[in-house]
Amino acid sequence: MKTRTFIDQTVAQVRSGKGGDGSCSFRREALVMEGGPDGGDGGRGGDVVFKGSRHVNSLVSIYFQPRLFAENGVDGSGRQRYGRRGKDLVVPVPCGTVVTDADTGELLADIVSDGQTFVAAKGGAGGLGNVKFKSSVNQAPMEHTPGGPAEERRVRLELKTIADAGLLGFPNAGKSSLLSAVSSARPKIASYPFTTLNPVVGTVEYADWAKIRIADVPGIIEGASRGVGLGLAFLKHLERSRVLVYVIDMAGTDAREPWTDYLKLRAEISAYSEELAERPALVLANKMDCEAAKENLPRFVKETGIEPICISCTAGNQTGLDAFKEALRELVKPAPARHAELVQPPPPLSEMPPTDGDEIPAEALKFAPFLKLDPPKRKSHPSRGNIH
Ligand SMILES: Nc1nc2c(ncn2[C@@H]2O[C@H](COP(=O)(O)OP(=O)(O)OP(=O)(O)O)[C@@H](O)[C@H]2O)c(=O)[nH]1
Ligand SMILES: [Mg+2]
Repeated sequence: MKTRTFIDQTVAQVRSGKGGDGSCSFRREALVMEGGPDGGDGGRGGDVVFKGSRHVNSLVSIYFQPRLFAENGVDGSGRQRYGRRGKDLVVPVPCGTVVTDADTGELLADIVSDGQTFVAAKGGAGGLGNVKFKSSVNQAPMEHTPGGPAEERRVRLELKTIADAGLLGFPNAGKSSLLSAVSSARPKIASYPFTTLNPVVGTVEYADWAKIRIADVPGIIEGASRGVGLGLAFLKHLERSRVLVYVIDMAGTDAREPWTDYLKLRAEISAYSEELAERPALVLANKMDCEAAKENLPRFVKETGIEPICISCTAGNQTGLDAFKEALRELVKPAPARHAELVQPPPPLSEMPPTDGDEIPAEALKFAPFLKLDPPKRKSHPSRGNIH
Protein backbone atom coordinates (compact mmCIF):
# COMPACT_ATOMS: atom_id res chain seq x y z
CA MET A 1 0.00 0.00 0.00
CA LYS A 2 1.34 3.44 -0.90
CA THR A 3 1.32 5.67 2.16
CA ARG A 4 1.38 9.45 2.25
CA THR A 5 4.66 10.88 3.44
CA PHE A 6 4.01 14.61 3.14
CA ILE A 7 1.19 16.30 5.02
CA ASP A 8 1.04 20.07 5.40
CA GLN A 9 -2.16 20.46 7.40
CA THR A 10 -3.98 18.37 9.93
CA VAL A 11 -6.17 18.61 13.00
CA ALA A 12 -5.12 17.13 16.33
CA GLN A 13 -6.84 16.65 19.65
CA VAL A 14 -4.58 17.68 22.52
CA ARG A 15 -5.21 16.81 26.15
CA SER A 16 -2.91 17.57 29.05
CA GLY A 17 -2.58 15.37 32.14
CA LYS A 18 -4.88 15.83 35.11
CA GLY A 19 -3.17 16.71 38.41
CA GLY A 20 -2.94 13.92 40.98
CA ASP A 21 -5.22 14.26 44.05
CA GLY A 22 -3.78 15.15 47.44
CA SER A 23 -4.13 12.39 50.02
CA CYS A 24 -5.90 12.40 53.37
CA SER A 25 -4.09 9.99 55.65
CA PHE A 26 -2.94 9.70 59.29
CA ARG A 27 0.13 8.02 60.63
CA ARG A 28 -0.84 4.70 62.19
CA GLU A 29 1.91 2.76 63.80
CA ALA A 30 2.27 0.49 66.78
CA LEU A 31 3.13 2.43 69.95
CA VAL A 32 2.70 5.79 68.23
CA MET A 33 -0.32 7.54 69.61
CA GLU A 34 -2.01 10.17 67.47
CA GLY A 35 0.63 10.07 64.76
CA GLY A 36 -0.82 13.11 62.97
CA PRO A 37 -1.59 13.79 59.31
CA ASP A 38 0.74 12.35 56.70
CA GLY A 39 -1.12 12.57 53.34
CA GLY A 40 1.23 13.67 50.50
CA ASP A 41 0.48 15.97 47.55
CA GLY A 42 -0.49 14.76 44.09
CA GLY A 43 1.91 15.29 41.14
CA ARG A 44 1.07 17.81 38.44
CA GLY A 45 -0.22 16.62 35.09
CA GLY A 46 2.00 16.66 31.97
CA ASP A 47 1.78 19.41 29.31
CA VAL A 48 1.32 18.88 25.58
CA VAL A 49 4.09 20.89 23.94
CA PHE A 50 4.75 21.53 20.23
CA LYS A 51 8.45 22.05 19.55
CA GLY A 52 9.95 23.35 16.30
CA SER A 53 12.49 20.93 14.82
CA ARG A 54 14.60 21.28 11.71
CA HIS A 55 14.79 17.48 11.47
CA VAL A 56 11.07 17.21 10.71
CA ASN A 57 9.66 18.45 7.41
CA SER A 58 6.06 17.33 7.48
CA LEU A 59 3.11 16.85 9.82
CA VAL A 60 2.71 13.23 8.75
CA SER A 61 3.27 11.68 12.18
CA ILE A 62 0.52 13.82 13.71
CA TYR A 63 -1.77 13.07 10.76
CA PHE A 64 -1.57 9.35 11.50
CA GLN A 65 -1.68 9.79 15.29
CA PRO A 66 -3.82 12.87 15.95
CA ARG A 67 -4.67 12.19 19.59
CA LEU A 68 -1.93 13.78 21.66
CA PHE A 69 -2.50 13.02 25.33
CA ALA A 70 0.00 13.78 28.10
CA GLU A 71 0.31 11.68 31.25
CA ASN A 72 -1.79 12.32 34.36
CA GLY A 73 -0.08 13.20 37.65
CA VAL A 74 -0.07 10.41 40.25
CA ASP A 75 -2.16 10.81 43.44
CA GLY A 76 -0.37 11.46 46.72
CA SER A 77 -0.56 8.80 49.43
CA GLY A 78 0.09 8.18 53.11
CA ARG A 79 3.47 8.47 54.84
CA GLN A 80 3.87 11.79 53.04
CA ARG A 81 4.47 10.07 49.71
CA TYR A 82 4.07 12.64 46.96
CA GLY A 83 2.66 11.54 43.61
CA ARG A 84 4.98 11.55 40.56
CA ARG A 85 4.34 14.33 38.04
CA GLY A 86 2.97 13.30 34.66
CA LYS A 87 5.44 13.31 31.75
CA ASP A 88 5.09 16.16 29.24
CA LEU A 89 4.29 15.09 25.70
CA VAL A 90 6.71 16.97 23.43
CA VAL A 91 5.64 16.76 19.78
CA PRO A 92 8.23 17.84 17.18
CA VAL A 93 6.78 19.94 14.33
CA PRO A 94 8.52 21.46 11.27
CA CYS A 95 9.67 25.08 11.48
CA GLY A 96 6.93 27.19 9.90
CA THR A 97 3.99 25.44 11.60
CA VAL A 98 1.04 27.70 12.40
CA VAL A 99 -1.14 26.47 15.28
CA THR A 100 -4.77 27.66 15.45
CA ASP A 101 -7.75 26.63 17.54
CA ALA A 102 -9.76 24.30 15.29
CA ASP A 103 -13.09 25.41 16.77
CA THR A 104 -12.68 29.18 17.11
CA GLY A 105 -10.03 29.81 14.44
CA GLU A 106 -7.96 31.81 16.95
CA LEU A 107 -4.24 31.97 16.12
CA LEU A 108 -2.38 30.32 18.99
CA ALA A 109 1.25 30.17 17.83
CA ASP A 110 3.56 30.44 14.85
CA ILE A 111 6.48 28.09 15.39
CA VAL A 112 9.23 29.36 13.12
CA SER A 113 12.54 28.39 14.69
CA ASP A 114 14.28 25.23 15.79
CA GLY A 115 13.69 24.61 19.49
CA GLN A 116 10.80 27.11 19.79
CA THR A 117 8.07 25.65 22.00
CA PHE A 118 4.37 26.23 22.47
CA VAL A 119 2.36 24.69 25.30
CA ALA A 120 -0.91 23.67 23.63
CA ALA A 121 -2.47 22.19 26.79
CA LYS A 122 -1.25 22.89 30.30
CA GLY A 123 -1.27 20.07 32.85
CA GLY A 124 -3.46 20.38 35.96
CA ALA A 125 -1.77 21.33 39.24
CA GLY A 126 -1.26 18.60 41.83
CA GLY A 127 -3.70 18.54 44.79
CA LEU A 128 -2.53 19.19 48.37
CA GLY A 129 -2.38 16.37 50.92
CA ASN A 130 -3.76 16.88 54.42
CA VAL A 131 -0.25 17.29 55.83
CA LYS A 132 -0.26 20.73 54.20
CA PHE A 133 -3.24 21.81 56.34
CA LYS A 134 -1.89 20.94 59.78
CA SER A 135 -1.42 23.81 62.18
CA SER A 136 -1.39 24.41 65.91
CA VAL A 137 -5.15 24.83 65.95
CA ASN A 138 -5.93 22.08 63.44
CA GLN A 139 -3.77 19.13 64.36
CA ALA A 140 -5.85 16.46 62.64
CA PRO A 141 -6.97 18.12 59.38
CA MET A 142 -9.19 16.13 57.06
CA GLU A 143 -8.87 18.73 54.29
CA HIS A 144 -7.10 17.77 51.09
CA THR A 145 -7.59 19.10 47.57
CA PRO A 146 -8.19 17.28 44.29
CA GLY A 147 -5.77 17.65 41.39
CA GLY A 148 -6.38 20.40 38.80
CA PRO A 149 -8.38 19.42 35.70
CA ALA A 150 -6.81 18.57 32.35
CA GLU A 151 -7.06 20.99 29.41
CA GLU A 152 -8.41 19.65 26.15
CA ARG A 153 -8.92 21.24 22.75
CA ARG A 154 -8.69 20.62 19.02
CA VAL A 155 -5.90 22.42 17.21
CA ARG A 156 -5.30 22.91 13.51
CA LEU A 157 -1.67 22.65 12.41
CA GLU A 158 -0.68 24.18 9.10
CA LEU A 159 2.80 24.12 7.64
CA LYS A 160 3.80 27.27 5.78
CA THR A 161 7.31 26.67 4.51
CA ILE A 162 9.87 29.31 5.41
CA ALA A 163 11.67 30.47 2.28
CA ASP A 164 12.86 33.84 0.95
CA ALA A 165 11.84 33.13 -2.62
CA GLY A 166 9.41 30.77 -4.32
CA LEU A 167 9.58 29.23 -7.81
CA LEU A 168 6.40 29.37 -9.87
CA GLY A 169 5.80 27.89 -13.27
CA PHE A 170 3.95 25.42 -15.44
CA PRO A 171 4.84 21.73 -15.03
CA ASN A 172 8.08 20.83 -16.85
CA ALA A 173 9.24 24.47 -16.96
CA GLY A 174 12.45 23.44 -15.18
CA LYS A 175 11.84 24.69 -11.62
CA SER A 176 13.39 21.64 -9.97
CA SER A 177 16.29 21.70 -12.46
CA LEU A 178 16.95 25.33 -11.50
CA LEU A 179 16.83 24.57 -7.77
CA SER A 180 19.28 21.71 -8.10
CA ALA A 181 21.59 23.89 -10.25
CA VAL A 182 21.83 26.76 -7.73
CA SER A 183 21.60 24.87 -4.43
CA SER A 184 22.55 21.52 -2.99
CA ALA A 185 18.90 20.40 -2.85
CA ARG A 186 18.18 17.38 -5.06
CA PRO A 187 14.49 17.44 -6.06
CA LYS A 188 13.26 14.82 -8.51
CA ILE A 189 13.61 15.95 -12.15
CA ALA A 190 11.81 14.24 -15.03
CA SER A 191 10.23 15.10 -18.35
CA TYR A 192 6.65 14.37 -17.29
CA PRO A 193 4.35 16.95 -15.66
CA PHE A 194 3.82 17.08 -11.89
CA THR A 195 7.11 15.43 -11.04
CA THR A 196 7.26 17.61 -7.93
CA LEU A 197 4.36 16.86 -5.61
CA ASN A 198 5.59 18.48 -2.38
CA PRO A 199 7.45 21.71 -1.68
CA VAL A 200 11.24 21.29 -1.64
CA VAL A 201 13.49 23.96 -0.14
CA GLY A 202 17.09 24.62 -1.20
CA THR A 203 19.60 27.18 0.05
CA VAL A 204 21.63 29.37 -2.31
CA GLU A 205 24.97 30.33 -0.78
CA TYR A 206 27.00 33.39 -1.72
CA ALA A 207 30.73 34.05 -1.47
CA ASP A 208 30.25 36.16 1.69
CA TRP A 209 28.20 33.40 3.34
CA ALA A 210 24.90 35.18 2.74
CA LYS A 211 22.14 32.62 2.22
CA ILE A 212 18.79 32.67 0.45
CA ARG A 213 16.24 29.89 0.82
CA ILE A 214 14.27 29.02 -2.32
CA ALA A 215 11.11 26.87 -2.34
CA ASP A 216 10.17 24.73 -5.34
CA VAL A 217 6.44 23.99 -5.39
CA PRO A 218 4.34 21.82 -7.75
CA GLY A 219 3.55 23.21 -11.20
CA ILE A 220 0.51 25.38 -11.88
CA ILE A 221 -1.77 24.95 -14.90
CA GLU A 222 -4.67 26.95 -16.28
CA GLY A 223 -7.68 26.58 -13.98
CA ALA A 224 -5.56 25.64 -10.95
CA SER A 225 -7.57 28.16 -8.90
CA ARG A 226 -10.62 25.99 -9.64
CA GLY A 227 -8.78 22.84 -8.53
CA VAL A 228 -7.43 21.70 -11.93
CA GLY A 229 -4.15 19.76 -11.63
CA LEU A 230 -2.90 19.92 -8.07
CA GLY A 231 -4.88 23.11 -7.40
CA LEU A 232 -3.36 26.06 -5.59
CA ALA A 233 -3.44 24.82 -1.98
CA PHE A 234 0.36 24.45 -1.93
CA LEU A 235 0.74 28.21 -2.63
CA LYS A 236 0.44 28.70 1.12
CA HIS A 237 4.08 27.58 1.18
CA LEU A 238 4.95 30.79 -0.68
CA GLU A 239 3.02 33.10 1.63
CA ARG A 240 6.14 33.81 3.66
CA SER A 241 8.33 34.35 0.56
CA ARG A 242 9.39 37.91 -0.14
CA VAL A 243 10.10 37.29 -3.82
CA LEU A 244 8.37 35.20 -6.47
CA VAL A 245 10.39 33.72 -9.32
CA TYR A 246 8.41 32.91 -12.48
CA VAL A 247 10.17 30.15 -14.42
CA ILE A 248 9.01 30.15 -18.05
CA ASP A 249 9.75 27.32 -20.47
CA MET A 250 10.90 29.56 -23.33
CA ALA A 251 11.28 26.57 -25.65
CA GLY A 252 7.48 26.06 -25.53
CA THR A 253 7.69 22.31 -24.85
CA ASP A 254 4.39 20.43 -25.16
CA ALA A 255 3.25 22.97 -27.83
CA ARG A 256 2.79 25.74 -25.28
CA GLU A 257 3.40 29.44 -25.86
CA PRO A 258 5.71 31.08 -23.28
CA TRP A 259 3.88 34.44 -23.33
CA THR A 260 0.46 32.88 -22.67
CA ASP A 261 2.08 30.69 -19.97
CA TYR A 262 3.25 33.82 -18.17
CA LEU A 263 -0.09 35.62 -18.43
CA LYS A 264 -2.00 32.51 -17.26
CA LEU A 265 0.37 32.08 -14.33
CA ARG A 266 -0.18 35.68 -13.24
CA ALA A 267 -3.94 35.27 -13.54
CA GLU A 268 -3.92 32.11 -11.42
CA ILE A 269 -1.77 33.72 -8.70
CA SER A 270 -4.06 36.78 -8.65
CA ALA A 271 -7.07 34.46 -8.26
CA TYR A 272 -5.38 32.92 -5.23
CA SER A 273 -4.27 36.17 -3.62
CA GLU A 274 -3.91 39.71 -5.02
CA GLU A 275 -1.36 40.45 -2.33
CA LEU A 276 0.83 37.53 -3.41
CA ALA A 277 0.63 38.62 -7.06
CA GLU A 278 1.84 42.12 -6.09
CA ARG A 279 5.06 40.87 -4.45
CA PRO A 280 8.42 41.63 -6.07
CA ALA A 281 9.12 39.10 -8.78
CA LEU A 282 11.79 37.91 -11.21
CA VAL A 283 10.98 36.37 -14.58
CA LEU A 284 13.33 33.68 -15.90
CA ALA A 285 13.41 32.44 -19.49
CA ASN A 286 14.55 28.83 -19.10
CA LYS A 287 15.84 26.30 -21.67
CA MET A 288 17.68 29.01 -23.60
CA ASP A 289 20.04 26.29 -24.92
CA CYS A 290 17.20 25.21 -27.27
CA GLU A 291 16.82 26.85 -30.68
CA ALA A 292 13.06 27.24 -30.18
CA ALA A 293 13.68 29.29 -27.03
CA LYS A 294 15.89 31.76 -28.92
CA GLU A 295 13.15 32.15 -31.54
CA ASN A 296 10.40 32.65 -28.93
CA LEU A 297 12.26 35.21 -26.80
CA PRO A 298 11.61 38.36 -28.95
CA ARG A 299 7.88 37.53 -29.18
CA PHE A 300 7.76 36.99 -25.40
CA VAL A 301 9.28 40.45 -24.80
CA LYS A 302 6.85 41.99 -27.28
CA GLU A 303 3.73 40.32 -25.87
CA THR A 304 4.49 40.81 -22.16
CA GLY A 305 6.78 43.86 -22.15
CA ILE A 306 9.15 42.01 -19.80
CA GLU A 307 12.88 41.46 -20.31
CA PRO A 308 13.44 38.08 -18.62
CA ILE A 309 16.76 36.78 -17.31
CA CYS A 310 17.85 34.12 -19.79
CA ILE A 311 19.04 30.89 -18.21
CA SER A 312 19.72 27.27 -19.00
CA CYS A 313 19.86 24.61 -16.30
CA THR A 314 20.98 21.48 -18.13
CA ALA A 315 24.15 19.98 -16.69
CA GLY A 316 27.23 21.00 -18.69
CA ASN A 317 25.34 23.77 -20.47
CA GLN A 318 24.40 26.08 -17.60
CA THR A 319 24.13 29.76 -18.40
CA GLY A 320 22.71 32.86 -16.69
CA LEU A 321 22.60 31.30 -13.22
CA ASP A 322 25.03 33.85 -11.72
CA ALA A 323 22.95 36.73 -13.12
CA PHE A 324 19.85 35.13 -11.57
CA LYS A 325 21.58 34.72 -8.19
CA GLU A 326 22.71 38.35 -8.18
CA ALA A 327 19.27 39.67 -9.20
CA LEU A 328 17.68 37.54 -6.50
CA ARG A 329 20.10 38.82 -3.92
CA GLU A 330 19.37 42.40 -4.92
CA LEU A 331 15.66 41.81 -4.23
CA VAL A 332 16.00 39.75 -1.04
CA LYS A 333 19.12 41.51 0.34
CA PRO A 334 20.20 38.98 2.98
CA ALA A 335 22.80 40.14 5.50
CA PRO A 336 26.09 38.27 5.25
CA ALA A 337 26.56 35.67 7.97
CA ARG A 338 28.44 36.78 11.09
CA HIS A 339 30.98 34.12 10.28
CA ALA A 340 32.38 36.52 7.67
CA GLU A 341 33.20 39.10 10.35
CA LEU A 342 34.83 36.50 12.57
CA VAL A 343 37.40 35.54 9.97
CA GLN A 344 38.57 39.18 9.65
CA PRO A 345 42.23 39.27 10.73
CA PRO A 346 42.94 41.05 14.05
CA PRO A 347 44.37 44.61 13.76
CA PRO A 348 48.19 44.74 13.35
CA LEU A 349 50.17 45.40 16.54
CA SER A 350 51.21 48.84 15.28
CA GLU A 351 47.52 49.89 15.47
CA MET A 352 47.14 48.74 19.07
CA PRO A 353 47.06 51.56 21.67
CA PRO A 354 50.51 52.25 23.18
CA THR A 355 51.31 50.97 26.69
CA ASP A 356 54.01 52.28 29.00
CA GLY A 357 55.05 51.07 32.40
CA ASP A 358 52.77 49.02 34.67
CA GLU A 359 49.52 50.76 33.84
CA ILE A 360 47.51 49.18 31.00
CA PRO A 361 45.27 51.76 29.30
CA ALA A 362 41.55 51.01 29.18
CA GLU A 363 41.51 50.83 25.32
CA ALA A 364 44.26 48.20 25.35
CA LEU A 365 42.22 46.09 27.77
CA LYS A 366 39.46 45.84 25.19
CA PHE A 367 41.79 43.69 23.10
CA ALA A 368 42.44 41.33 26.01
CA PRO A 369 39.04 40.36 27.40
CA PHE A 370 40.50 37.03 28.54
CA LEU A 371 42.56 38.80 31.25
CA LYS A 372 40.48 38.96 34.41
CA LEU A 373 41.89 42.15 35.92
CA ASP A 374 39.03 43.04 38.29
CA PRO A 375 40.25 44.19 41.75
CA PRO A 376 40.27 41.32 44.30
CA LYS A 377 37.17 41.11 46.46
CA ARG A 378 37.58 42.24 50.07
CA LYS A 379 37.51 39.47 52.62
CA SER A 380 34.84 39.77 55.32
CA HIS A 381 36.05 40.46 58.82
CA PRO A 382 34.32 39.87 62.18
CA SER A 383 35.16 43.40 63.33
CA ARG A 384 32.97 44.78 60.48
CA GLY A 385 29.92 43.20 62.03
CA ASN A 386 29.62 40.11 59.80
CA ILE A 387 27.77 37.25 61.40
CA HIS A 388 29.53 33.87 61.19
N1 LIG B 1 17.03 21.70 -22.75
C1 LIG B 1 16.76 22.00 -21.49
N2 LIG B 1 15.98 21.19 -20.78
C2 LIG B 1 15.72 21.50 -19.49
C3 LIG B 1 16.26 22.67 -18.89
N3 LIG B 1 15.82 22.71 -17.62
C4 LIG B 1 15.05 21.64 -17.43
N4 LIG B 1 14.98 20.89 -18.54
C5 LIG B 1 14.24 19.65 -18.71
O1 LIG B 1 12.86 19.88 -18.49
C6 LIG B 1 12.25 18.73 -17.93
C7 LIG B 1 11.47 19.13 -16.71
O2 LIG B 1 12.33 19.60 -15.74
P1 LIG B 1 11.91 19.73 -14.21
O3 LIG B 1 13.01 20.45 -13.52
O4 LIG B 1 11.49 18.41 -13.65
O5 LIG B 1 10.64 20.64 -14.35
P2 LIG B 1 9.64 21.17 -13.20
O6 LIG B 1 9.26 22.55 -13.53
O7 LIG B 1 10.25 20.94 -11.86
O8 LIG B 1 8.39 20.22 -13.43
P3 LIG B 1 7.28 19.74 -12.38
O9 LIG B 1 7.96 19.30 -11.13
O10 LIG B 1 6.61 18.62 -13.07
O11 LIG B 1 6.36 20.90 -12.16
C8 LIG B 1 13.36 17.75 -17.59
O12 LIG B 1 13.40 16.76 -18.59
C9 LIG B 1 14.62 18.61 -17.67
O13 LIG B 1 15.75 17.87 -18.09
C10 LIG B 1 17.09 23.52 -19.68
O14 LIG B 1 17.59 24.56 -19.27
N5 LIG B 1 17.29 23.12 -20.97
MG1 LIG C 1 9.70 19.78 -10.32
